[in-house]
Amino acid sequence: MSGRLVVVSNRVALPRELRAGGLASAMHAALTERGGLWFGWSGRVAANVPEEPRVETAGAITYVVTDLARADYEAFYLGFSNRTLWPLLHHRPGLLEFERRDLEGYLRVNERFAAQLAARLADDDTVWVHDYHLIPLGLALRARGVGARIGFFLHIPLPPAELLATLPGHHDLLRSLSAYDLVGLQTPADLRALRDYFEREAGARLDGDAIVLPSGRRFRAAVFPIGIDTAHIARQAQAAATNAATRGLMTSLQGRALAIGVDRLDYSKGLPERFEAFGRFLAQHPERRRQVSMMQIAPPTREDVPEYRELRERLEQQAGAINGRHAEPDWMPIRYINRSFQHATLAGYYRVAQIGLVTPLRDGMNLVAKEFVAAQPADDPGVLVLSRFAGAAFELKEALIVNPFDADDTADAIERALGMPLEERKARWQAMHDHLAVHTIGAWRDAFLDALAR
Ligand code: ADQ
Repeated sequence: MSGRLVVVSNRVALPRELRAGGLASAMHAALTERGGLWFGWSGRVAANVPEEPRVETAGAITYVVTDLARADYEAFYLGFSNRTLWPLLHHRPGLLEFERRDLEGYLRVNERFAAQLAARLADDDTVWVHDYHLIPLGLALRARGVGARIGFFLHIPLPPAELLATLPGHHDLLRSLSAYDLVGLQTPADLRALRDYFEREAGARLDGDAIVLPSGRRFRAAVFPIGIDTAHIARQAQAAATNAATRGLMTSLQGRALAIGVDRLDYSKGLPERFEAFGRFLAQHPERRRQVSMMQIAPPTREDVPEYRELRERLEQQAGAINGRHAEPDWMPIRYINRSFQHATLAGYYRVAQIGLVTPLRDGMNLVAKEFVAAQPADDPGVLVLSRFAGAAFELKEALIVNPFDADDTADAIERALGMPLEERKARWQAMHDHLAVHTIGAWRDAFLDALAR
């Protein structure tokens, strides 16, 4: 591959604020190898947004970041991205809120990003655009004469055509995807939804992995399930097994089992349903009381969106009610923590947990499910309880697969996990681990970029 790699994402991880997220480090690795540019929002809202973006260079990577004006932040980010697209794409039209001025703001910001980026692109660059904030960016770049290869990856789900059609302006928005050379999706279900949408709503036909519009315009769409840095997380977890944070947690458990959940505080993650299921499990299995605790780590996000504040209140109330009903002086059923932890610390926590609770109502992939598996000790692995509606369920078939809308189903899986014999735990874990050892984040990135180069 010649030419630079240009990564475009809503948030840019600048070197000094590298949070060592899997995606950020995978992008850094690719950008460092080929040399390249990372473009996107700085994460800052400014009263006066300068015409020109800020440029920073570190090694072979140039970071180009731009602030957002308050009105753009509200319409583009809080509004259309997170109150319209996020719920709809997570199959929740009931939560969708639409305002024309939000859509206008969304398009305006994409146009502005395109104008700032187009001036910096060469035709032999490879441009990789990430996620739902930037769907129309490819078309806006083409309109400015950009001839480079441009790929798009959607990190979140794509719902069926009937649901997509509830979105005002869906024709223009979805059709703008055809400006990309390649559109990547997390799962076969998402790809099916995309193809079906284009056939029904845009009169397109399918030709191999290409979608061909009546105008003759064609673009490719394919599945690239995102992975993790499996070996790195396994090493981190092993190293963390004896550190102070992990030891402190273990001491506090006094030999009891731990069920762990780690999620951004988001309504797509099924947290109220998970709490409900754990409460039900305790009610149904009085003999298990004192034998197991649940720890839910859920750092708040998007607190400027009302639905997220309401969710937070609901969870506080639920955790309080369940603890109030079941707790003993020396045992607290639910530990509920609203903050982030270093990845290395989390890896240690995953490792000491006997059960990983990953029960989103809908999730593009869910990397926590994969991290939990990677962090387990081979000789005594824990059990993953996984929602069938997480993209990860397409790959991690040896997990205990549950329907998160059925609290009894999840409660039964918790009971089954606690009683699962070592041999069965090992067999299930080994199969999942072998998959994750091959399908890493690096393999994902290479597969997408190779396909884009073809
Ligand atoms: P998210 O919705 O953010 O990502 P997820 O895939 O689980 O969901 O990734 C979260 C990442 O943040 C994980 O690496 C996790 O370890 C980390 N994290 C979560 N809580 C944390 C905490 N308290 N402290 C520190 N780190 C924490 C979106 C889509 C997913 C898709 C990813 C990647 O919604 O479906 O898997 O992008 O494509």
